[in-house]
Amino acid sequence: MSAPRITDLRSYLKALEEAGELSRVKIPVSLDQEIGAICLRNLRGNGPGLLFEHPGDGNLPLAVDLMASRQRYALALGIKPEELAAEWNRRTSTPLAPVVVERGACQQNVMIGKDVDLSKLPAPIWNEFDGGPYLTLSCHVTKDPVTKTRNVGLYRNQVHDRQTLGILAAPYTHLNLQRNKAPNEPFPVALVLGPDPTVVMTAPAPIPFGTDELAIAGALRGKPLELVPCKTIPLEVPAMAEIVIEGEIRPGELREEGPFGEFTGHYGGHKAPRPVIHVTAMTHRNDPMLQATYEGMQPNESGFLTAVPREAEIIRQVALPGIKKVNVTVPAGGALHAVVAVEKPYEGFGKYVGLAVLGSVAGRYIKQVI
Ligand SMILES: Cc1cc2nc3c(=O)[nH]c(=O)nc-3n(C[C@H](O)[C@H](O)[C@H](O)COP(=O)(O)O)c2cc1C
Ligand SMILES: [Mn+2]
Repeated sequence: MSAPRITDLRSYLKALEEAGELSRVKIPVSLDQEIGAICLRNLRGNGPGLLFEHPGDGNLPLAVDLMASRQRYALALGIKPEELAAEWNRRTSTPLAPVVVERGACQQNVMIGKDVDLSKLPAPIWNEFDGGPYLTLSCHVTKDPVTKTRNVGLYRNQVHDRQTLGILAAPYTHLNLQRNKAPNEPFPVALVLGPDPTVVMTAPAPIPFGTDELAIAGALRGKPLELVPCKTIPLEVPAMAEIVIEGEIRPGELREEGPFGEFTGHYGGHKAPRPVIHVTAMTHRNDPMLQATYEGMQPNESGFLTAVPREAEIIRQVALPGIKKVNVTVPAGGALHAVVAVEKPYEGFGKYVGLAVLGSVAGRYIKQVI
């Protein structure tokens, strides 16, 4: 495969702009619900990705909803939307492990400990009843305390104060499966914001426990990702990311988190005590930008980020023959409802396929298969 054209968020933004798939918002826009309202309207009209140049009056740009269509998702991989499932399976059949290098752009600027101020990030209050500002597209890099295998997952983060974030990760997430192996130890976490788009693609993908999603990202981009060691914790992060937040989850420590307008269009999880991430460092590129996504009423980016890898992984993981096409529908959140087209050798075969889809790792959240 030739060298990938898109190697970081900046080259992806350039490609989107050239394709007429990006709109710049040049005027200052309030972080308090105004950005959320603009995103919702834009998504309902099937609009482009947005780059807010002055969110909250500041000068740290906010890129939002970049992969909120199959077209823009496919563009990041240099393919057509109809090729997504087959190409995902073809490329990821050979994972490409990342390589660790000494230096990376994501550490051009380093703030340690008390110098970190998360309130400088343009994190919006997206919806009216959200418990506070939220980071919504943080790729959490962690390591299994026993096997040392890396994991990457997307989980919401409420910004509590200058050096503290909330985290809501469901009990079945790999982050928690890892953390449960050493529940009495501090658990290091690195939040990667604005990486190569393939990292954002693999973080929410239904990949079996024990697989390094960064090796899947390497396969998708056709070249191993370069990682740099974090400054304050024993983890490595993609070198070309815009911003990295380093920290740890400490045993037994909880703080009120939520509510938050979720991908179902409802507020998910009442305000309740949930784990926190104590930030130990923040590093960033020169002139960084924050990447985020509008969560709430579908269709939105999380619907596409969830649906696309599921469609591919269902085809890979379901052993029965005859599956022609899978559509994990975005209006149902990209995870809860699927339409599967099958070649039926006899009446009733479709039911076998439907049950097999429901029983697969990739299809386990689906409630209804047609
Ligand atoms: C935009 C977006 C936001 C997400 N937010 C959360 C979240 O707050 N909590 C959660 O448990 N899962 C969330 N998910 C789903 C997880 O990312 C998904 O379950 C993923 O597989 C987790 O990685 P893991 O399987 O390696 O744990 C989100 C997905 C997307 C696309
Ligand atoms: Mn995982």
